[in-house]
Amino acid sequence: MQPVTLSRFLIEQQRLPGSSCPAELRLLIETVARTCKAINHAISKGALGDVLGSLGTENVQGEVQKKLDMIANDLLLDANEWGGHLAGMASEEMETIHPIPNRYPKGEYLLLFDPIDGSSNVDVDLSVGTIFSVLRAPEACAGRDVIEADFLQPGRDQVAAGYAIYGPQTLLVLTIGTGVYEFTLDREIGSWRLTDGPMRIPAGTREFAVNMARRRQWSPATAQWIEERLQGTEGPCGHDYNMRWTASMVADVHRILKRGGVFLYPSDHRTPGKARLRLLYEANPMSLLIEQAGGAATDGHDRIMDVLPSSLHQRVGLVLGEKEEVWSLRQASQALQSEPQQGAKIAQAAESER
Ligand code: AFP
Repeated sequence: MQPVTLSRFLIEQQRLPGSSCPAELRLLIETVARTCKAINHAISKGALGDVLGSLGTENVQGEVQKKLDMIANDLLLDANEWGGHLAGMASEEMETIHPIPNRYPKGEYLLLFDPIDGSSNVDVDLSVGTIFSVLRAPEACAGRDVIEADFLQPGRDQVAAGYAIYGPQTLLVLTIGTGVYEFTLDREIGSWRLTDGPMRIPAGTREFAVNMARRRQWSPATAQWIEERLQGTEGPCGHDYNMRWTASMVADVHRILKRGGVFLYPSDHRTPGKARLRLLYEANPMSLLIEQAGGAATDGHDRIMDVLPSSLHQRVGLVLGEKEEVWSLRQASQALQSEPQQGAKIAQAAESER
């Protein structure tokens, strides 16, 4: 059978009756995918290409910028600026949005990205990725430059989302709202080939991904939920669990799509609004992929994709993966909320354990 390339896959999607992939969106996704090949090339050079290490600058979130963060950011900006598919872009690495300059035609989409997710892993040769989300520019911005408010749309309005993962294999995982598909980069011929999909998260995998070093930030309900899993066969779950943490959400999410399990990066329950992951270009695209693969994604309580963003770099708590696990943590949190005394007891016990 003839291999299905990314272009062929998208053209066939475009031809479907009532297609969710018009030509403009297809061309935009192809441009992003092409840029991910260039990013992959830069990453793979490592020390030989002088791409490792930090730049000595910080992004708007106060995080040290790696050389590759900015290389990937600039590659994505340059490749997507002139094609006529976009009205603007936003990135983890840029304080404000990037409207398409007036010298280029403007399109109807907005592109948001984290150019290198997990960039602390680059220097130690572990998997990193690029995450992207595509929104439609609001009709109101026709005839004027886009503004930040145009990007503040809930995740359920995304028309496409995906990530590239630069690991032992280079993969592109994509949804345009009709399931999740994986493409593997054939490095010899430089082409993305369909290798999996529609992907479904396998059920019953007893594996969780969480940064245990952040335990003091967890709510009593989250701490108890994890504790029950750590107790394995001797606790209320009655099964042993495994733990995995890569410090690249792309790698953790990819493992969940292929093998199942759950990923948690809860917000800091001691400080309202304090969290690690960014809503618009990390949590939203990953949540769309996970839901499209039959899973669920919440901020611990509410569906991520229903959160109405209030700022470009807004952060959220995130729990995503197998539906049963995500709902069970949600139920545990709700149960504790309705029993404040029980919550206080657990908090006290956790405190005295420290
Ligand atoms: P960057 O996008 O700044 O590289 O951060 C990666 C990340 O947001 C996400 O991919 C990881 O799950 C998380 O950070 C790792 O955080 P820890 O430092 O707590 O391990």
